[in-house]
Amino acid sequence: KTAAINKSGTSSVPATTKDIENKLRYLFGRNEVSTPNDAYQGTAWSVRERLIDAFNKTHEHWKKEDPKFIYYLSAEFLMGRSLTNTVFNLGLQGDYATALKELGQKMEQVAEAERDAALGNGGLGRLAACFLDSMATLDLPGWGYGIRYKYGMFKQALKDGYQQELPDIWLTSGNPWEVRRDDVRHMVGFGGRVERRREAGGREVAVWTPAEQVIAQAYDNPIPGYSTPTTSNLRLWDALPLSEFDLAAFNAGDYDRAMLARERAEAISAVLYPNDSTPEGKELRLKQQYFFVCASLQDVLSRFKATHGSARWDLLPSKAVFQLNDTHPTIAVAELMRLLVDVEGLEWDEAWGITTKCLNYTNHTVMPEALEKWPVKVMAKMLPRHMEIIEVINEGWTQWLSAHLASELPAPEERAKRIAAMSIIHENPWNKEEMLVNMAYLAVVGSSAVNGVAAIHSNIVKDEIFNDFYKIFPSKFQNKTNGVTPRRWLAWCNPELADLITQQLGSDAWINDTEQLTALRTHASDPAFQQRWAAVKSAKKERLAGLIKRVWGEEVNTAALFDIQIKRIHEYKRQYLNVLSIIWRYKQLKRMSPQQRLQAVPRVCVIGGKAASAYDMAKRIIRLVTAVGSVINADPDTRDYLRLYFLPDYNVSLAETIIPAAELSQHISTAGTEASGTSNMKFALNGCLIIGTWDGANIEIAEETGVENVFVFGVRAEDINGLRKERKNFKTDPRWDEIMRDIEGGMFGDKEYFKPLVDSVNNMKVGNDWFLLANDFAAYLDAQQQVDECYRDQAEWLRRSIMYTAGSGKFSSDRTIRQYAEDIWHVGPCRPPPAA
Ligand code: 26Q
Repeated sequence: KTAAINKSGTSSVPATTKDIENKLRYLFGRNEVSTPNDAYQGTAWSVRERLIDAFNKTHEHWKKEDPKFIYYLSAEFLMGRSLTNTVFNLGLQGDYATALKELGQKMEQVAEAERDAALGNGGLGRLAACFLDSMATLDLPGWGYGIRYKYGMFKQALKDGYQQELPDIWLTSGNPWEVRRDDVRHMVGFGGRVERRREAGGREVAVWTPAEQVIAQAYDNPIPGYSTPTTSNLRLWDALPLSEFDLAAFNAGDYDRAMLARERAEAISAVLYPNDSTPEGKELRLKQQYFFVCASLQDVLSRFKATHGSARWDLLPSKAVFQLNDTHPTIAVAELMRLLVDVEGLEWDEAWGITTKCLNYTNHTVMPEALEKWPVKVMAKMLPRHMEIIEVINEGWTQWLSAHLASELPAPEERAKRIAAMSIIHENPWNKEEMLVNMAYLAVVGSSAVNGVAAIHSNIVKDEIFNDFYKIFPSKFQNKTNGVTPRRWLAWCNPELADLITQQLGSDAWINDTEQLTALRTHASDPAFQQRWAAVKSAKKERLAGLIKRVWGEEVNTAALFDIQIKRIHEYKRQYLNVLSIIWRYKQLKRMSPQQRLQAVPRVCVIGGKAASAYDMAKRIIRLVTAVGSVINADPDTRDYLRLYFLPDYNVSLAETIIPAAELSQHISTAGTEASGTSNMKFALNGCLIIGTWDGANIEIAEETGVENVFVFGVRAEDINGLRKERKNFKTDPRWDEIMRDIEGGMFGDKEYFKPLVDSVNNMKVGNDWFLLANDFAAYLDAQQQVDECYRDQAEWLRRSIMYTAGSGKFSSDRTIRQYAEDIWHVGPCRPPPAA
């Protein structure tokens, strides 16, 4: 029925059933499959073997063919669960579904026993996961490289409506999706000194003697492509101490000290920083970055040497290309130079040529405070040799600049000013005593290509953040609009809709050719098709209603409009604006007579997302959501027409349940602040309408779907600066003023706690409404009015819903990856032969 290939040959159902039972018996000592968790463990360890067979075949083939490889360096990979994805991508669903049925289990329930691999914060980490899926599906030789965090993104709980952070203990019952490679280990050093030594030939070499060394231990996580035998790899590094403990201290009876080095080493890969926008300048974070970059580069170079020897480094750029996922792995610029110059003995200029040919950089953020900068002091202490290398790079760079700018800026002061503005090492503008390494500038100077992640964002990259660089190297800058994998985000998470689409199109070829979805446009107004489309949405809404019931103990009306905003909580994403509009809706409903209310469009609003642990304002926003929710949901006058629920612990798996059930999704960032957004694409793919600002990928989604089908509102990016300057003179809407008084007056309790929130948008002395909520408020309420009117006309709503899915062809990560492969990586497919 599907185009998927069973990569390890076919097996009969009885053999699969037996295998599941045996895995449980011999790996867990359990004689019976009695709970979904038993079934999960048995199934996962059984599937693992098929996966490893596919992995081994792919890698034998790649070793033989020696194609050019892509290495995707990322501090985050937000993989989520693996069981369903693996079974479906390998084409084993028939076997395992039947085998599980025989054991009295349902695949869907069994899958839910798996814990998410939450090794990422949000968009950037999930993008990396989608990219791996697409690279494997497109048969592109490529690996991901990252960190095997022992604790991923924290678990979020609500305590009296406030966010509580709990550790994410995801590895306790073992991880069937990884293979530890005891033979793949590299040493990573920190601190210490650099000395000069003269070699026999008279060449001066730098010798770095680190003060501390740890071992990077490789774990491989096979990545199955869909409908191909290709199974690639995500290699994650775990930090281990050089020795189990300090024997001298141990023998002296100082047991605490004997364990110290071990703890210091293990701390490096212990925990993901839960910060997705304001980088924490913590030393441990820099240590993490260098740790995985150093191990990954050594790993790649050692394999290169094994095949090509150590005399042909000029071939490296034709065999390896690295993509830096934001600035987090940017120390790779200095590390590759160090490995080539200090370890392999290349001349500086040759090494620089190779380095800049091999590296490329993707930017994911426009907000200046989010750009990583490390104090020279910190860098020099932790990575003394790298600091020297960066200084030499910067000297070469600024000298080159000076010559290059000579004709354009003949006046020495002007030229010096421009050079200072483009220098990789510069003064901290807030503290003139401190010098900083600007990681984004290092990445731009050290890379062949620099890209943004949506059209508008790439323009901001060119015209604002890196404009000086763009003017000098216009061809270095590119756009690669993000995408999402249609396997996880439609075919596997919404099989009912997938089946309907497959029936309508006559084939499931759309799963790896999403442009075929366009053909749905011709059926968008067909009442019979609309009815079947609506039936799927209803079933998914029922499922989400069940989840709300389990979490909040309340029944919701599944005929109501399901209105969803799920994403990290941030002021720029404006969940606060959403709450303000919900409050306004509530107040209007209160004012209506029971008769009038009968005409209202009922809504169930859902908000979900995590606030960085130290992000005070974001935590207050969460509390506002829960506080407003408890007032609204308990009000007998309005509860049939409006609900608001905060769903705790938003993660990949929860997204897989929520997105198929959504009818309206909110992407309402201040124009010019959301680089792209990727959940907007997932919602659109699942036939969910969008209310949003003219920002990020919303713009391209509107272009593909038809702007008339999207509820677009608010000011435009080019007007933001002017409006910010004028915000103090902005006359706020009377409805806005009223709501502000309500919150301040304690309508939702917790007056004191909400005061900073009110002040942040209202009190020009305290806050200044940086994200311009007040400016967009009235337009937003109007857009919400249009949503209601459209929803009353179900035929029109369903037509639009179908148009969203039909317009989603562009937003497959397969398209994105093809563009990276062609325009940046220059890598082609290399498919292993099919399984016998
Ligand atoms: C940096 C230094 C220290 C600690 C943490 C960090 C850090 C970690 C994660 C900084 C940023 C992030 C994550 C950023 C992110 O997810 N950005 C999102 O990337 C998506 C994929 O391109 C876009 O769609 C979103 O618009 C963008 O916000």
